[in-house]
Amino acid sequence: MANNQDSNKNQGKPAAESPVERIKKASKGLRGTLKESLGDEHTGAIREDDQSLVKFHGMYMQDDRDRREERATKKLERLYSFMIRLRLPGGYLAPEQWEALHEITQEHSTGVIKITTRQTVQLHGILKGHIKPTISAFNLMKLDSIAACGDVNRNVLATAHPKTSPIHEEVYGYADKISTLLLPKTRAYYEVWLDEEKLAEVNEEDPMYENRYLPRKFKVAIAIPPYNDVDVFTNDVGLIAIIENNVLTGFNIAAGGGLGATHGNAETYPKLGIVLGYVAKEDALKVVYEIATVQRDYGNRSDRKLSRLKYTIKRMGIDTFKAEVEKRTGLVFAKPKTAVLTQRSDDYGWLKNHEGKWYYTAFVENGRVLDNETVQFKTAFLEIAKTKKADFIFTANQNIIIGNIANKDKKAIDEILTRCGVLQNTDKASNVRKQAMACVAFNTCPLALAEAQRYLPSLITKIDELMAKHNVSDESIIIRMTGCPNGCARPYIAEVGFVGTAYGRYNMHLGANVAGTRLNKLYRENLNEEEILTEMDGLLGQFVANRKKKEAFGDFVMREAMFSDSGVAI
Ligand code: SRM
Ligand code: SF4
Repeated sequence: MANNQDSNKNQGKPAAESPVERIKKASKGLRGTLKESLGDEHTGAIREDDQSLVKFHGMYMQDDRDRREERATKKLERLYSFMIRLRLPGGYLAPEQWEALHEITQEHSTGVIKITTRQTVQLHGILKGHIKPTISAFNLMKLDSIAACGDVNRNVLATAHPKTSPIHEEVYGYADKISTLLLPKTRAYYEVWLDEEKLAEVNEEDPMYENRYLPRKFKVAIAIPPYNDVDVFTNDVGLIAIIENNVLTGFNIAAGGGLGATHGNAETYPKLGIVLGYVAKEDALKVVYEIATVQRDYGNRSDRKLSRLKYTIKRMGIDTFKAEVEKRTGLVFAKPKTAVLTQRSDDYGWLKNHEGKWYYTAFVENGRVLDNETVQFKTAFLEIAKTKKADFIFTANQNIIIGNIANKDKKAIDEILTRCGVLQNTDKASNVRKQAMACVAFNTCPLALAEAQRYLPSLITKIDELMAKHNVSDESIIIRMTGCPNGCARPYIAEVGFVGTAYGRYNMHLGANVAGTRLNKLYRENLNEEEILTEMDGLLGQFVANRKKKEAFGDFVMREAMFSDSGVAI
């Protein structure tokens, strides 16, 4: 389908490839020495090269950062464990799969099911010896973690608002097809984790990934207008479904979105995807595939900070990039069709779809499914799963939809949700809290500079008090927080984004719009909590005094352009 070209061909003097490139190529189809690493009982860790490879199998080696000091004092090795992320295109789980997920979580991980910003779940704290039983239990339920991380295509998102129209089912199918199309061909996952025998006759030739895979992670999402819950423009490839006369005809295709940045490195920045044009639905898979091959062949393989598709497009120029995709697909992009995106939040509570089936969207703060004194998510979802009368869909806002419920079963499901406090938890949360997201950060994320999911809930309580003080409690302001500039909770596309700079300190970004088609801008740097609250108090005061009728907070701050002093536009 595509030709092989020097990945650094546009860079003048070729730079040395990054160490990860060597590891990938020498890995014998992502096998490396993973089996040997697993068998080494002297350490809870795996070998260094394997730490890169294990990501392609959907896992990260981590350690408990809260316990580093204590372990060092006792001269013990760090408390290593693994995080496993499932591959779940469109975020769907059948009730039997939920039951299995629950049991696996109890037996092998910290006990918390963490819904991610990409419509799937992660389990943390899995000790090395527990990885194989975990993968094997998932496999029994037809679940896997292949390519959930690593330099490959990641979990494919699709608008979660379930089956609100017949189109939804069809679009869901595309998420699944794209995920399958871009899966690596190697059987390594089955051999290493599931003891499948290596068969010489199995052809592992991989025309997509070859032996070098992609230069970096690659993300695809599909939005069904008017919903943009998936933040479609923050993906390497974003597909916006075009529905004409109730028929899905094709997709507008955006390319080169991505949010990761590095403090102090001006060459890195968040960027929204650029719309290349419209393609008929029959051609969509080919286009996604060839965008990936262009990235494979032209992406930067020496500097991983500059290797995402957004930088490749910048180096090539959008016209050259588009022409290359057209050449490889043999297609010409048509003019983009009209598609209006208006909403990113989830539709909480009970909703009925066109087939008369019921859906309940539950608010799960920062995606942490657990039982505590006020709400027993795990108990509720397990009980519901056991009835086999509902299925589960994760949203890109880290929430869960209990769906596909027949009219006659709604009462029973409602009773469980009420008894376990899930309904009350959703109803009582403020609008701001229900829209907020934070990434994992401490204690497991090795890159965290500041807290996020462990801190944002208490900050929101204080922001809620300010909202009440200014009589705007009914307003919805999208607030997101991450513990570092990598952008895992997509803070650069929030109306108010907090990005960790050091422990207890955050850069404050303002001004994305509700639809998710405009990035925010850096407003203040290195704020502590007191400074954040002072800024919010002042901003809310001005918002109330000067906003235009029904103007959203993000639009207001942009119109007023509050970026004069220390503020720098990204
Ligand atoms: Fe992320 C790295 C967690 C969505 C950009 N992300 C990480 C790691 C794996 C840290 C690491 O490399 O060791 C974090 C693991 C924390 C932990 O302990 O669990 C991590 N990212 C997450 C999750 C779990 C956040 C959450 O709380 O939900 C999300 C998992 C998504 C999934 O299921 O696949 C998550 N990460 C995102 C997103 C949002 C999205 O994709 O919609 C982004 C911004 C979009 C983008 O990719 O540009 C994102 N994560 C990053 C980056 C920066 C990439 C870059 O281009 O610079 C890193 C660091 C890296 O890759 O080097 C990163
Ligand atoms: Fe970790 Fe940073 Fe991602 Fe948060 S944004 S999960 S701190 S990499």
